[in-house]
Amino acid sequence: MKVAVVGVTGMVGEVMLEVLKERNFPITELIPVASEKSVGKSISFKGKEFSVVSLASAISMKPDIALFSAGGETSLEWAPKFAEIGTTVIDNSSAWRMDLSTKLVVPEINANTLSKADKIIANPNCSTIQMVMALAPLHKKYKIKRIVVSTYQSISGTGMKAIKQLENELSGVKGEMAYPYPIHKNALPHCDVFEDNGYTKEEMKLVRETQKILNDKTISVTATAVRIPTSGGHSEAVNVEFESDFNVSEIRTILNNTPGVVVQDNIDTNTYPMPIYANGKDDVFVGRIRRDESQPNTLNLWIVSDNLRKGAATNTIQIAEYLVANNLI
Ligand code: 11C
Repeated sequence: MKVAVVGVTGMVGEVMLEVLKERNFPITELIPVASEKSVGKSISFKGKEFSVVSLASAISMKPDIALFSAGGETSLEWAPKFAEIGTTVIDNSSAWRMDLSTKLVVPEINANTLSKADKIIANPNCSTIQMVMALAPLHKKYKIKRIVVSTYQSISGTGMKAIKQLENELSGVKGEMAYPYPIHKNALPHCDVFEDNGYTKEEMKLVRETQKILNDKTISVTATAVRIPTSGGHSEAVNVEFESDFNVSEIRTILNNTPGVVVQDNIDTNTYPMPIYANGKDDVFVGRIRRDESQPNTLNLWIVSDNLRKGAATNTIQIAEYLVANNLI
């Protein structure tokens, strides 16, 4: 496969290269792509040096697959241009996720909906991916009525400028701010921009993307997304109400048997998921599994995953692997 990585110099782009290498994705030619200001820069992959090219040059090289993580505007403009010449685009931005003719894919849940005709495929938002990874198998068995989720999101979700802001704050240097307030010793109930309904776009992604991936518009979701000064992964407190009753040991068994999900749950040994464990891993970690005693058929969970891996790069590359394995390119 001739593979273009668009946004190769960004945080997700860098992790994509790592994951492509680790998983030994069948690449015959790597095309590293970035904005004009990075063209000509050298990046290394599997011990070789590659020169970064522009989007226009990448198109002329006719890649089989283009993995995009360069922001919504770039995806809106350029994904269709790649698709037109026959390249399959897997896009990490929010640009195409809610487009009615674009599939929004978490491979473990709905890769079987993909066909050769899908030339632009959307990768969901990181906080949605980790939540649906744990909830999809439970939805199958008990049918979800309502989800209440609060997120505790890593600054790596914002990108390098947020990492720099925290570094500057820690070393007492004045510099460019990624957030409207300090992030050190703080928690900001503000991820992405505000929408007209008073929720942030990040919160509404959890609503809309969950319904689309689980293919069920009857699921009610309400979310509060909070940025905290962690790196290594996003955490989520999830309260989920089902149509039918469950027993907690059965929930554990289902989650234990779900590929890509790891249960870390033992209160006797203080075992629960945390970003410091999830960092650098591809799994979604679930713990603090307990019945909500205030309401029937309702469960509480704590879900943590590396937002740059399963939340972005790994999920994208798993989609590409599925396409290759099923001759869909
Ligand atoms: C964050 N989830 O942590 C975001 C980053 O829609 O793909 C990814 C934004 C997106 O801020």
